[in-house]
Amino acid sequence: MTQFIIDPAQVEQHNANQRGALQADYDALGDMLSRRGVDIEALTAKAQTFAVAVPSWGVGTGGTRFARFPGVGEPRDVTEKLEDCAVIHQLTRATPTVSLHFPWDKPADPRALRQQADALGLGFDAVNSNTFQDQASQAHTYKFGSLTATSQAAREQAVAHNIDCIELGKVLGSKGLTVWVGDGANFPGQSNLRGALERYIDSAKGIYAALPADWLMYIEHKLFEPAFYCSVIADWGTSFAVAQQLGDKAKCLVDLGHHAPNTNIEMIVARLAQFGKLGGFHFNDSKYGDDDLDSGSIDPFQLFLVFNELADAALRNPAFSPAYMLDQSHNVTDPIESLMSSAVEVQRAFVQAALVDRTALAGFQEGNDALQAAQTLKRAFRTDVSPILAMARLRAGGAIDPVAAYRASGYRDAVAVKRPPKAGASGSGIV
Ligand code: AOS
Ligand code: ZN
Ligand code: ZN
Ligand code: ZN
Repeated sequence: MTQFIIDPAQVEQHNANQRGALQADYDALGDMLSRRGVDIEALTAKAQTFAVAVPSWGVGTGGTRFARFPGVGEPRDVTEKLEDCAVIHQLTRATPTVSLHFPWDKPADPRALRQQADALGLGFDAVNSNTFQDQASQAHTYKFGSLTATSQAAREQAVAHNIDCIELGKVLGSKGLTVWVGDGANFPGQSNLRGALERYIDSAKGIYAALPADWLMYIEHKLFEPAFYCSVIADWGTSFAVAQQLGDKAKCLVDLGHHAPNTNIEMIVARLAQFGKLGGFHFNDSKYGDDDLDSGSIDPFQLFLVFNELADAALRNPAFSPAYMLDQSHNVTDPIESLMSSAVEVQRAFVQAALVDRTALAGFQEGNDALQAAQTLKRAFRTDVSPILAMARLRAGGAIDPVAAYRASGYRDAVAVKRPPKAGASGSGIV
């Protein structure tokens, strides 16, 4: 029996008030789609299959290198983070898993944490290692790199930490490890570009060797920051080469914010999928760099085009199932509201991509009818599938309007009382 954080009677009350209007919108959309030969029920069933993992670090207020402005009632430890994640899933029914980050989320008792998650109806997605900052207890600094450090002791420590993450993840029921390192250089000449990557591959092999047979290792690239001259794993080409060297269980992870402005990310997605190396995503949106803004808040068309490639890949290989995770930093909103809205935006792109008339598109591509090909995509993108998403939530027991239901529940005010601020709360500062 799932233990709900928000009283289900409150969610039912919210839904009862909105149900009539939703049904009318749903029926109107259903009529419109049926004239296009599309069955709305099939799309709603498809929407219900969608799931994206919530980042544990996203439920606290993020911050920038300048300041962090904490919100009220922020979770102070991993168990409180799970409670917030449970609220997000209860209302959206689209976020059944949580992605943890160690050591920020290191539980005193991993078995107890798993039990808490089970009780809340949650599971664990990929676990994330952290070798981009020093911990009080560690012997060797990562100031000059972790998996690529010139210091062998620092490299060994970083490998050992990743293996610890795998061990913890095994107890929690996770099936993947995401590795992002900030390693790189701030000055030309500071590091030997080839030597640093050789060391990365050597270290990564040590981690890969500890990976259980049914696990994946996700290699996350990022163009810059904190290294501002060069990053060791800067782009998908490097990530791809490393994944090839490591083996079948190593895949590439695409964080949408980790590219130069105007990079054609959907093409990266198509390339990685073509060669069997697309492991998963960190969804967020971006205007300038790794902004970690809410998914779909800046460029929803790009998100749609990414899902259009994923739909194409799934058609070619029905077993294709990349991991979907959010990776966002919330500075001016209630993180729970941002994460709920973002999960819905990613789900929207997933459903819009399913609406693309792929037979027509293939015909226009074959016949070089560029205008009609583009219009075919736009027709799907312009369709407001909100009633489908709301109906999917309602049928799964979620809220028709998650943000409205959340606000009506008074959850934030209640946790503000239960969770007085704690100085130096961990896991919410760096994204
Ligand atoms: C860093 O820029 C990456 O996006 C990583 O995924 C990182 O581990 C995460 O954002 C938490 O800081
Ligand atoms: Zn990321
Ligand atoms: Zn990011
Ligand atoms: Zn990032």
